[in-house]
Amino acid sequence: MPIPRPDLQGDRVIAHVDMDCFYVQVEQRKQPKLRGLPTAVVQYNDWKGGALIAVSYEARKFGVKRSMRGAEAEMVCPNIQLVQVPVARGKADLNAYRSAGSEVVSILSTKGRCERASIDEVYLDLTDAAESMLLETPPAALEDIDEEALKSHVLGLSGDEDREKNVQRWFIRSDAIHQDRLLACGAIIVAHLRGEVLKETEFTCSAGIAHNKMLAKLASGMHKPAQQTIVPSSAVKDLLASLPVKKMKQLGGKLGSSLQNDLGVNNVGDLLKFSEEKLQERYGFNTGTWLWNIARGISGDEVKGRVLPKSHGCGKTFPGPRALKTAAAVESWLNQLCEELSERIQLDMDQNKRVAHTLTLHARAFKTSDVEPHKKFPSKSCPLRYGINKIQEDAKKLFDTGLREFLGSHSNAWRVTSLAISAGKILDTPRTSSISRFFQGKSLSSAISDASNDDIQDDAPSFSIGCKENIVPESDKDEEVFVHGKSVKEDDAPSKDRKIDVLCTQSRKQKDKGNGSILKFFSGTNTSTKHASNAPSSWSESLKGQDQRDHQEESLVDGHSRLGKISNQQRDSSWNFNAEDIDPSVIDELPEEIQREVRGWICSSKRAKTTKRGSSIFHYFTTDDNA
Ligand code: TTP
Repeated sequence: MPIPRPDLQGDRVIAHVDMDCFYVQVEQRKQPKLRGLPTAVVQYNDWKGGALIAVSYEARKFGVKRSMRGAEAEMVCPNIQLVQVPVARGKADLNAYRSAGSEVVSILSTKGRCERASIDEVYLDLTDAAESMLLETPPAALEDIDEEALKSHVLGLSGDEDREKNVQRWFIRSDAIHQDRLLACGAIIVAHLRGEVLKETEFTCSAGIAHNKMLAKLASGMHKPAQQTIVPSSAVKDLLASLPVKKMKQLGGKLGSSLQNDLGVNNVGDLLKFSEEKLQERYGFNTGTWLWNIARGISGDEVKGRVLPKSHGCGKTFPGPRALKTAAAVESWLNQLCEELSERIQLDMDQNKRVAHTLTLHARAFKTSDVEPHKKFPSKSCPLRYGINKIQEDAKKLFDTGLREFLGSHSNAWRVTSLAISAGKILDTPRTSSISRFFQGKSLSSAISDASNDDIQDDAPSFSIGCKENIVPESDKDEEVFVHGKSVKEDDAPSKDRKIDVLCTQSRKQKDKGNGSILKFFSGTNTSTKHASNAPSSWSESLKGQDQRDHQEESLVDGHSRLGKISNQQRDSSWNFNAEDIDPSVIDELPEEIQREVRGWICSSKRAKTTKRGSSIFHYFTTDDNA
């Protein structure tokens, strides 16, 4: 449901930058001989030449469209160059496109807050940069205005003839309102950034410059390729008056249809006829206000400082006769998707110190008889546990749970036409505590394992095939998504476990020295972490008692057997750790900042006489199976 955000600062300068026929440009950079030729990138799938997923502007002139297959494109444009999307593990490998997108982001993010909205789209908040420019070097004071900036399209500026001259006049007008002056500065900055992107990456892009994200996004697609469009506030009314509701973000679906069918609203501007109360009455408070706002071009959505993906996802479709019919076939594909997902989140953790917390499975399926033909396969999610095997195990359970619900009391045969898994709720690992930094490997692992016994949950689909609004949806555009090129080897997976290894070794050394309780405490925690992260093989089993898990223990900690053989009593003692048991000499061995922290912690622990389970450090190091 849309949330209204009144724009409290009407003079922001926001740009939306969108790469032109992005995958084609990436392929043309790889093979420069394709430059200037009608080119299209086709999906991995050789049926009728594969589906087109990106089409060059040269090919568009011949009528080639994304909805076509390679064979159809060849009919309308015999000279078309079809390049197949790279493939890994039998699926599309989008790595090259993803990292090309990152190259662009790193250039664009130099001038202001930058939000990576999809693989090839970025929002920039250029307010500060534009204000500084207006103060220091306003357009009127420039000897020459960037040629690319002068090619801008300024909405509402009349006359196609001598457009550049008109634009130049608009840029330096002495009677311009402050907001327009800011937009002019923003346009010069964006033109410069686009030039940098071209120089550094060889890619062209188009942009919209406006006072909010919504208008900037609408504008960026108006003049493509390699152009930019400015939306002064005086042009907003006309822009929206002729904008079909379905073209507006969030109005492409049921809400847009209801506006058309129930209120006769075809263009966004038609909404102006309705009072806010009327819209609220019909669509609820928030949606009503949101509609009232967008009819006036008002949107306070912030550009979020985010250059990393919000989530990671990978999926695969199985159209027509390729639909999956057996649990084994589903499991085999799920396993591959999980391998990819695991690699991606592991890389994210290693490179960006971010941890994903939720695993979600989406599927599309149908029953072979037409009982409940409209019933959808429910999306399911659960806490995410790191490690390929665990992700595979959990994804399978999510699928089984979803399938049971999907089939209900009918025991029909089924077919699965698409599978996708995603890792969401990606958060930075806490970095505030020095002790957690010291035991960083441990802290990551522990944080991850803590969630292992939560229940599977229904999940409102967080992305849908074809949608392009954030980094996950972008992946779904081409059905086979977010594949990681590198193949997964046995020892690739549990880098978390490797970190545990290190800690175990450290602990063992300390033990051998006859030292202390604190490291014993941490080693106990490690072992328990390992223990806890090895979830039982079914969710109902997860509810069974500690005893059963104890039997599993020795095999779980294979390779760390001495530490692994921790008894219930020992483990319990780590949970109910007594501060007075700590050998002070152990603390002396820790780095100074951590010594201070641990001493403070022990002091308060002694003061309280009892251990506070909720206190941050305990919470951090203890792996609570019931958490
Ligand atoms: P878009 O930005 O939608 O399109 P585009 O960059 O190809 O062309 P335009 O100049 O019109 O913006 O998508 C970016 C890339 O995402 C595109 O090059 C290929 C990929 N993609 C898919 O794989 N499947 C899809 O359905 C869509 C829409 C895009």
